[in-house]
Amino acid sequence: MPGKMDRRALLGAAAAVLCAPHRAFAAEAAIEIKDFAFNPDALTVRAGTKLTWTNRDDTPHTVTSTATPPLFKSGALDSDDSFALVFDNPGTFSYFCSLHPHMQGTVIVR
Ligand SMILES: [Cu+2]
Repeated sequence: MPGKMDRRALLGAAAAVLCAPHRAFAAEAAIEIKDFAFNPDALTVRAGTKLTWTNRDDTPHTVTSTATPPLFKSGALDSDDSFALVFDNPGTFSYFCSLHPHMQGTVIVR
């Protein structure tokens, strides 16, 4: 039968295991900007995910938060330029291309 100390050690080990995936979880996701659209234009990711947008068009585009004031903005991305962001907090984050406002996308962080 485990003593008091043993049981505490066991709980500590369990907590370490439970916390490890959260800490070690370095998820990444990519969004391609192509043909004047974000692909995918809606994406759900886990908190802590690093998102990278890459412009595959010959035209400059931006990744600009629709929030006021904007939560993020990439500035103009030339062909093959990338913009990366880590989404640490859950929420719904809408963005658009400030050069072509009809280009819109949403990131949902859970
Ligand atoms: Cu654009």
